[in-house]
Amino acid sequence: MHRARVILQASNKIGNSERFASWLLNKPQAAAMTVQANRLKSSTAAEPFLNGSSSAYVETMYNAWLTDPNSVHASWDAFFRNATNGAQPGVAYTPPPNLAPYSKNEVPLTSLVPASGGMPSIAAGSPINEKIIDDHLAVQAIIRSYQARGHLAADVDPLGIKSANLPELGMRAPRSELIMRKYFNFDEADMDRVFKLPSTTFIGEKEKALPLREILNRLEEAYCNNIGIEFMFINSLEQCNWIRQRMEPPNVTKMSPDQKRLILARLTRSTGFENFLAKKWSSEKRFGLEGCEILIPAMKQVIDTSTRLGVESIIMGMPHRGRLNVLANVCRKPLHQLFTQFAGLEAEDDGSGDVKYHLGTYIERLNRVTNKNIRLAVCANPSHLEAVDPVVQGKTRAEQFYRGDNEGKKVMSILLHGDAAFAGQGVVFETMHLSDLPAYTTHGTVHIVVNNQIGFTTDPRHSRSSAYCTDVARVVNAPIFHVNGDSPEAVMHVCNVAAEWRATFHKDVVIDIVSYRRNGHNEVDEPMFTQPLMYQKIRKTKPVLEIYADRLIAEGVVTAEEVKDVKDKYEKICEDAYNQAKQETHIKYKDWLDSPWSGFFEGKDPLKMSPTGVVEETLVHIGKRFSSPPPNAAEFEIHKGLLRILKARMEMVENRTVDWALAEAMAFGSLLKEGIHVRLSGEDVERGTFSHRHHVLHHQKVDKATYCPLAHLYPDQAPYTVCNSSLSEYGVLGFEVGYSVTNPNALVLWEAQFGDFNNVAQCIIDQFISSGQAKWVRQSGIVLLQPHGMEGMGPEHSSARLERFLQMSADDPDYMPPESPDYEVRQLHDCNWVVANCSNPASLFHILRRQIALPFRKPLILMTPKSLLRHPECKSSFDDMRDGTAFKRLIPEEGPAADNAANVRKVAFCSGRVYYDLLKQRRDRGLEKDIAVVRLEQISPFPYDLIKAEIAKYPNAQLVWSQEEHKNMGAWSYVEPRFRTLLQNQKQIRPQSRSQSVGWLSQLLGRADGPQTEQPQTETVPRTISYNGRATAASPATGSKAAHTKELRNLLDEFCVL
Ligand SMILES: Cc1ncc(C[n+]2csc(CCOP(=O)(O)OP(=O)(O)O)c2C)c(N)n1
Ligand SMILES: [Mg+2]
Repeated sequence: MHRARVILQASNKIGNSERFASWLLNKPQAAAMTVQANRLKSSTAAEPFLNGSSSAYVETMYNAWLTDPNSVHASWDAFFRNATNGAQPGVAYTPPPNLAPYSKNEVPLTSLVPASGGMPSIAAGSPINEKIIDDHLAVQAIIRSYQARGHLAADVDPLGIKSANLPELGMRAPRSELIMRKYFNFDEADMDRVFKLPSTTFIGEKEKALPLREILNRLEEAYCNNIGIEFMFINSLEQCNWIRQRMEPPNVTKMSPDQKRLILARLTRSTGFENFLAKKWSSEKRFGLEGCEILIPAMKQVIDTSTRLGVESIIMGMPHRGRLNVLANVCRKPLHQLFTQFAGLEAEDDGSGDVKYHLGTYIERLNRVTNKNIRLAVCANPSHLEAVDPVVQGKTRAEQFYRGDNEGKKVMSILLHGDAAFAGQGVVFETMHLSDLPAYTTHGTVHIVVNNQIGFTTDPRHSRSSAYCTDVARVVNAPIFHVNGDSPEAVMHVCNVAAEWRATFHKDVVIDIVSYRRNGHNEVDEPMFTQPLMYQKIRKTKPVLEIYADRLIAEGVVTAEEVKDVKDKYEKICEDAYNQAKQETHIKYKDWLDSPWSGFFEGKDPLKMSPTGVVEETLVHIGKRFSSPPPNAAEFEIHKGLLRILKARMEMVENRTVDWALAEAMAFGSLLKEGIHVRLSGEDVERGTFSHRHHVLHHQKVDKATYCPLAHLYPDQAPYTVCNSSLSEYGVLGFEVGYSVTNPNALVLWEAQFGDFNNVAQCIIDQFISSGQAKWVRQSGIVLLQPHGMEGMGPEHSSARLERFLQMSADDPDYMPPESPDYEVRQLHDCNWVVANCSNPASLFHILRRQIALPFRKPLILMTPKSLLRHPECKSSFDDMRDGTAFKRLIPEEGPAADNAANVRKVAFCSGRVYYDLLKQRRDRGLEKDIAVVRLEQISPFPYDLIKAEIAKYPNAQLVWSQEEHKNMGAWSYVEPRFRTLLQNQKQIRPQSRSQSVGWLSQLLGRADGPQTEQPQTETVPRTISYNGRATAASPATGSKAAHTKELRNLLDEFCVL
């Protein structure tokens, strides 16, 4: 709570006095009211007019009345009579009748200030006393102060430390008088004066006015006890009032004995689980929950309340801390499965696995409290803290979408955070900003922070600059509840309110459980090295289970025997599971799968792929729809430039050709026809960064009127989603990964604006996409569309870092899989992802469709073109897409060189855009018969079988790999060792030392028919492949157009050297 305290101190230093009540400022401090306002003790003391300044007068009157009732005014006589007969506060005195009618909730000021008692009187219709108004305004300001700043004084820290800056250790925080009331000092004499309550508070419940003492008591209880609420920044009055209603009335946190027993039972399990693991595996890292055991009852409370309110499926994401406990006690994952993770057993199934505190799970079970079925999933996550946040949101959104749960009433997400990570990781912010976007919202997430006031060994004052670790949530107007983790009932109340908030407003909400960490960062760490005084304090703090059990025993809710009994029973459950786990001989990764695809794999031949070609009629139908203006074109006015684009598209359809955009649309459209949902997300994807796509047409005269042709291809087609995202790569790509693991029958694509922006999403690429299946047996068919190509646009927009993706491809460069008829699908089955750089629209069409045609799912990393989008040669014919055609992993040379293969001098292998430069160069130099150009449309898995055949076709040619990227980039470092493996046994008979046998002029001209100086001697040598491309570089591309052109010239010249 360090930062919050700093703010608090600062707010006290600033002279932020509220001037309208400035007369109060001059009161001597000693006369200021005390913070610990006592409850009113008697009915007379509760009378509105019996305040301090009038009490001496009243006492005199009372003594006189006791001696002789007739010696006082009749009204005093009536009052004392009523009071001594036991009348309730406020009833003993009856004010004179009011002439003017009052509206419903109004309390007349006159009723608050009786004509007697030493206070100025206000008779109906008389001028209102200024002091009374000022005092009321001051009270209102105080109420508002509590609502806005009460959290700064709330007692939410079980350790009571101001910070880890330890001279102040053990001191209580400055209390609320400093924050809320300092500048509105009322005297003790004012404490029993009654004030009308404003409509912005609910502390009075049904009462419209309360004595100041009671007002303060109730505000203290609501805002400065064990819950600190931040909500006054919320822009909606309705929402602010909703929170006040649930937090302000007296006794709102009160629980029934049954509820208390349930909390205790859950706390017993939570604590017992950690104790059991500590006992059995004392030196194993498990990132236990000790110090925040209340997390388990808290999560269960959120789940109970949400289930009661209609939620049926909850998707959770969480870091290491307490994860095993969550799996065991929230999800009820079988304990023996958890315990086998400690046994060091080998896995029965494929994959390389992950450490136990990263694994996910999926459970369907009956919620015993609500008696409803519930599905709980905890997403597997990497060590990278908070990376799982957007993934969980994507998965949640997908589940909502496929269930038709458009308002998030049935599916919700819960995200858990550590205090340091929540404040430190930018992806939290990115994820928060998705929370209200139409195509990304999950209709509210409950965030729970396990705030143990430390991150590894770092104190909050060194790890964040914000007051709270939760401040990031303020940007989306989420209410934030800071709650003392050692106050179980307060925690449960907050959980109920958070779940109700989510169900009511469908917006994010944060529960910040302020707690501590009893052990080091993990169980083998020594925390005293770095936080000695904090840990002295922790050592003296009783576990919350003990605190709560003692309290319930004292209250008579449970007996000590019952407490022990529940504890023993749970220990026995753990012991039985432990013995059962000992019988296991293997672990199964699939027991830890977070997204089962029931029915998807069953009955499928794992090596059989469906065709990707499509009947021409379908191509024509989609092509025409995609090229047509909206059906009501007369009213729906689209941009004139677009009309031209549509016309050009239509012409292509008529000519049976496609460009990139048309091929993409035909791939999407044909999948939609087959019932496959397609979702394309990313920055500016609707139009396309390069203005080539235009999937959403905008009415030029009507705001927000749009038309999406691909959503209207067939009446019974699957839905098509195309959505411009927020300007986030990490968050949005994570989101789409989560989306893609939910339903195998969907094509989910994320497009990078420019390929290099994937840098910012590297964590998702490394931790989820490339390794997700290996770690968590979870498949994803996500497609990354990444504009890539050296087009003189400078260092930053040229490279999607193809080399990095290829380096992460897990196929062994030294192993060439044996040839078989199902070579392609077998390789795909065994790889971790597919990396491709297609050179023509037909390839794009097939490779996108292949994602779904496969009997399993693999991520596809696709380098996509920029200038090729409009390149006249970059077109394909319907003939390459219709039924019977398929994706070509390699496109062989089809020109004159192929017809005359034996005489071909050079075979250049290449991939992607550079093909067109090579083609032009070859044509310009008249080398079409001498150089064959072969395209690798799929780089990884490496199409050994096809390359081998291609090489064999040209026995006398030298082999080169041509690329436009720099030598330490692009595909070279991936293809080179694989070519080497392939070529090991491929011998070539060639002239000895070509440079000696071919004349210098021929070399220069690149012709073999130059003058020969001698008859060539031949030798048999293994074939090799050499490099043709840019030199190595630190930067992906030069910023100078001239340098770019020169580099290109050089590589093309070199390409022509024979
Ligand atoms: C992105 C990232 N950076 C650093 C780490 C290393 N690390 C693991 S746990 C941890 C401390 C996290 O503190 P907090 O979020 O408060 O969670 P706690 O461990 O206290 O529960 C750190 C720095 C990591 N796992 N991920
Ligand atoms: Mg922490």
